Amino acid sequence: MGKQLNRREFIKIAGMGVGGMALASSALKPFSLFAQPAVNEALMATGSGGATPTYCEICFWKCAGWVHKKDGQPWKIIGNPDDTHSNGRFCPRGTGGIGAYLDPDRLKTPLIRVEERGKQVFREASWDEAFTYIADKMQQIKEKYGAESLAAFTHGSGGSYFKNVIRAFGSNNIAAPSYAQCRGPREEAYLMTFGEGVGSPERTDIANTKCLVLIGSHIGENMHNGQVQEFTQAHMSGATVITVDPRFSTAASKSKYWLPIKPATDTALLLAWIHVIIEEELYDKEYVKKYTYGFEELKKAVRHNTPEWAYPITTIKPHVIRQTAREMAAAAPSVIIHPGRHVTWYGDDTQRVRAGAILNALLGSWGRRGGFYAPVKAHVPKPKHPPYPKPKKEWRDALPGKYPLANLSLSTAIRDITVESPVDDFAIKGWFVYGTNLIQTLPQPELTKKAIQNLDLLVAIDIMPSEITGWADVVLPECTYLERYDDLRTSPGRIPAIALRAPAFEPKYNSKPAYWMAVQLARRLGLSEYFPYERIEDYLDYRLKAVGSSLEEMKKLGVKNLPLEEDLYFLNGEPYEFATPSGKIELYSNTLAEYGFDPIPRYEAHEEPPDGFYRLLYGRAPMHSFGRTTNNPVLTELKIENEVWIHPKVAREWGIENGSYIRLENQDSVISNKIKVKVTERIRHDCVYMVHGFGHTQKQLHRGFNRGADDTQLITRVKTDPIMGGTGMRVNFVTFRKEVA
Ligand SMILES: Nc1nc2c(c(=O)[nH]1)N[C@H]1C(S)=C(S)[C@@H](COP(=O)(O)OP(=O)(O)OC[C@H]3O[C@@H](n4cnc5c(=O)[nH]c(N)nc54)[C@H](O)[C@@H]3O)O[C@H]1N2
Ligand SMILES: Nc1nc2c(c(=O)[nH]1)N[C@H]1C(S)=C(S)[C@@H](COP(=O)(O)OP(=O)(O)OC[C@H]3O[C@@H](n4cnc5c(=O)[nH]c(N)nc54)[C@H](O)[C@@H]3O)O[C@H]1N2
Ligand code: SF4
Ligand SMILES: [Mo]
Repeated sequence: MGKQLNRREFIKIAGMGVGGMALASSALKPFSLFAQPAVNEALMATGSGGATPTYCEICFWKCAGWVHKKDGQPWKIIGNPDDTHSNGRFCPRGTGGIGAYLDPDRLKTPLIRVEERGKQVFREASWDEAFTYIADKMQQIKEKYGAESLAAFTHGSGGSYFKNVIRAFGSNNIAAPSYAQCRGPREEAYLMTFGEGVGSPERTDIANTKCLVLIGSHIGENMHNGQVQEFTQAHMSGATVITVDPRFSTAASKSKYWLPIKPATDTALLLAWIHVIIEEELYDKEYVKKYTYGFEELKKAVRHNTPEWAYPITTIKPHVIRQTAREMAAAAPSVIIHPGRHVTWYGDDTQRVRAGAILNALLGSWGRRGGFYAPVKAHVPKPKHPPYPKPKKEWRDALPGKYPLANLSLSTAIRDITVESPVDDFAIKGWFVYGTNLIQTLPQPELTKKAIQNLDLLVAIDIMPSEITGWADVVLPECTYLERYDDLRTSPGRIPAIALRAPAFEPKYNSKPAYWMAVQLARRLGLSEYFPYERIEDYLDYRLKAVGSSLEEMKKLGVKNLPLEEDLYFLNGEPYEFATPSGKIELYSNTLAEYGFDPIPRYEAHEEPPDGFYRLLYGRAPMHSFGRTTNNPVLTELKIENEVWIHPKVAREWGIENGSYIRLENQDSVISNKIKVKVTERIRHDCVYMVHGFGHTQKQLHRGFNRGADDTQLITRVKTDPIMGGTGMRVNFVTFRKEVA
């Protein structure tokens, strides 16, 4: 299937070009939704050593800030007031980012494996040796299996430089767990419905909403800075918050309605809401008529999805379903059914998210104030390099007919092909792994280890010894984000903006930035022309000069906001062509029908936990990012282990005490590390909950090793979304083991 156009591309084609956007003169006051605190110059004066601009790498919200030093030593990182991701404030993790730099457990020098895989015995190597080893292996793989036998998994800023090397070498097998294990189903569901994805930062106009509906999104624990700030703002200005979650989350505690839904039944609730909105004629009639396709089919399809039908499925009372639907309609179009972010839950996730998208369409919130805005982006040209060679094969060829609507590569599919390729003439033999801890991040970790055993080359580029570096053939130690430049941040948002990351410190030990590594490797592979600039400073300066700025200027500003030239709320009653096959918002999807999927979402029951078992749910803690901070010396002061949340009735039945340690055993007899019990009414009786990212098995993580339990270890089963290949991971059930010795 051809990739659909995004809205920007679409508008350009429609003749309303936005290319060549000019930079604001520095005198131009930046547009911001938030009050602007003191100017940068004043802030820069506060650190005696001056301040260095950065954007945070502790999570993927990428807040821009300033790094302050005192006597050459790190002092503090604070938000850049000009930055709309942070509005001048960092979250606790961002502030603790300094701990990433200070961590004595960091990787210090390149390593080459000397014993069999899994034993984790390495020798120290020079950079030259490491690159020569990698380049030789890559050439051998190319000769034996073809360049397409290489794959890359990346997450984070430096990934793009390695992607450039892999593409130049001739492979397209480049994946990130942030698609098939995170927001893939969401992007595809919105693309199918509205012709555009949601993007990151999300285009939700929470600051101006009158009603926010959270389906599991645990904003406040899921700490995406700008979004949390907007949530607070909406809450304070009286917006109605409706939280659907089997757990009384932080967001639920700020909500007018908490709907403690039975896990895995959200689609039924969404369909019942759609039913009420249609039956009670609460939908935006003009909007639906003008902009949508398939309303009559939808009406017919949800006729039987009454609140009374949904009640026994979801355990949410019919009058609550009706009342909450009416609240949404009363706020419309300033209402958001939040599309979520980590949505790979039950394997029918594209359809569940699509049900929410359809509800948004009926309420007319897409393109409207307080609903979804049209994000804008700064266009900053990149230097040209030769075209990439066309790979003869890619992962898709090994899975003909599967996951037809996946627009990006699937990490788990690449992993599974590495275990065993379903076709004879294609195998995957080399992995580059940048900034993603695959052993803790991909479900079914035993399969990941099995895949690794089939490789001829595994290169891990990381800042820390992690589970994945333990399995690598070559480990390349990257310096932290505080010690390097990276590419410009030009994320979409309410205003087009550019942010710079510059090094505040010299790289510690023998660590190096990823850009430098990629350039060195490309040179050894004869691919230097793919990096027109050997130094990243020159690359950045080229890009910035192309838009009338410079590296010099950006070092002083940190963030540059450009003028807004478009209407954020773009559906004002005038005709509009959506980038969908029908040109309309698709309540009914012919594309889905053509591939044999339900054109309108339908509820299907999921397997229930067997007797004595409970569904395993997982989520986030505000002071940690996955497993990447669970060894951070600053952040582990705030939280060093996770707990398993158990309902008091269940704890009583099992004789489990609050504060005691237990182990969890899943349906496949996998037993977890020991974990502390939190007995609480805040979780339903049919599930348990834990925060992801704990229970490290890498001994070199002195604070994180053996602290708490790892949910991934218990995710031995997935349900894969047939539409786009996302891995539903909340399909595992656990029971309790009280003996922990
Ligand atoms: N069981 C389970 N699995 C999940 C999830 C879950 O909740 N539960 N969440 C899913 C989601 S939503 C996502 S987005 C993915 C995220 O998954 P990943 O992207 O794999 O995230 P982390 O586990 O934090 O792995 C990050 C790795 O990057 C390294 N790192 C940190 N900073 C740098 C840097 O500057 N340079 C380099 N080279 N490396 C760096 C860290 O040391 C760590 O080894 O996981 C998914 N998988
Ligand atoms: N502090 C912090 N913040 C983060 C991250 C981090 O690591 N740390 N990671 C970031 C990333 S990459 C992502 S993708 C997001 C993830 O954040 P979200 O998108 O909010 O993640 P989810 O896993 O969907 O949400 C977890 C919530 O879903 C609830 N839940 C579980 N099962 C069900 C169910 O069947 N139905 C319903 N309605 N709810 C259910 C859980 O009880 C929990 O409250 O967080 C981001 N923000
Ligand atoms: S939300 Fe926090 S951790 Fe994420 S980028 Fe912003 S400051 Fe850093
Ligand atoms: Mo994610």
